[in-house]
Amino acid sequence: FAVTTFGESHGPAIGCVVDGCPPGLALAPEDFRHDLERRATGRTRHTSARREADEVEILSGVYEGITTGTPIALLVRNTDARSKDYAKIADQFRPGHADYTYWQKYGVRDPRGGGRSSARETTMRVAAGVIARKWLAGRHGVRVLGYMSQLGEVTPGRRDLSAVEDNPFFWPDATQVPALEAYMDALRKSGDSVGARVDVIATGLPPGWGEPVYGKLDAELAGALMGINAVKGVEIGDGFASVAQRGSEHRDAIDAAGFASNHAGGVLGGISSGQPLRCSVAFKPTSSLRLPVDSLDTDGNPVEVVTTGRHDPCVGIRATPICEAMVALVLMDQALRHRAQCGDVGDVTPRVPPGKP
Ligand code: EPS
Repeated sequence: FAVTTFGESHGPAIGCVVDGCPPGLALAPEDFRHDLERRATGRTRHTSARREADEVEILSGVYEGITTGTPIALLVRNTDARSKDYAKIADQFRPGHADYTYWQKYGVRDPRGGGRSSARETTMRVAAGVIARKWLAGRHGVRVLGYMSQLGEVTPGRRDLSAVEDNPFFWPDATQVPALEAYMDALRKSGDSVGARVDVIATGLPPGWGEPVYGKLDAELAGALMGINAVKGVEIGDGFASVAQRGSEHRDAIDAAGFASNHAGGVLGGISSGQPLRCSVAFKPTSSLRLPVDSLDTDGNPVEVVTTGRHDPCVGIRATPICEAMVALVLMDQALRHRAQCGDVGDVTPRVPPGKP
């Protein structure tokens, strides 16, 4: 099971090819709408004002509403690209941005906009993720749920997952939402940006998904999540907090009812334990700012860069559905690999209690 995307933020369209999806999965353009809306720009004042329709066209791999087993090609046409703000910085490097490394690598600049480095590309990750989420839910009862677990220096007072879809931040504490709105309004007016943390929990996984050495479940999750634009850190389970823990605290005791705790985050030795999978992802602050900064142009001359246009003051605000999609894509791939090697659900009898749900 593999996904690739194509297209640029300011080209005619973006798209993806999803290869290896089993036949027989019901799939229609409407299936994509909900998650693409959750990720899209221009829906609240807290994200970029670019207003894309984000309508998915299914070009292949589906016949009469059912996947055929052949590659699924999805297309989303860009309907609100605007290049004029990029013309001013077409030969300048935005500090903190991939402008610099793309130029060093390729020596070619697409002056229309962010191109492949734009977060626009994540539209297609979310679209591909819709297929994985649908298959995982229908075939295995797996659910993948994310939420924002930190915005700048603010952390949630409580983690009520039922509150997450009712606010523009995917925030799990409804009482803090007005304060976050004020925080983001002040930040936007200041012209600056801020980072964020997104947590993802996947429930319903059986024990056994993942490879023991190469292709470990946690290694693949880390790679997939780190591959999202602006990501600077990924944790599984207690992650970096494990450094200060004792072994007697970190290990998750097991009895006939399952595991007593979940410091491991649902993965032991690269293989799912049957516990909820816990991932946490750090997003850096957006680098395209209207606050001036010293830099160079492509000829090496000093310049003061000012980036105007429609940018997100916190790219992490739209990241929850993207992280969920990447987790779902890894899980579907691992589920299919497990099935190929060890057989279908029920073919392998777990030798230990399966763990608490
Ligand atoms: C982005 C810059 C903005 C965002 C864009 C990501 O767009 P533009 O390049 O038109 O200024 O709107 O996000 C999307 C369009 C999207 O759908 O996510 C960037 O530089 O990453």
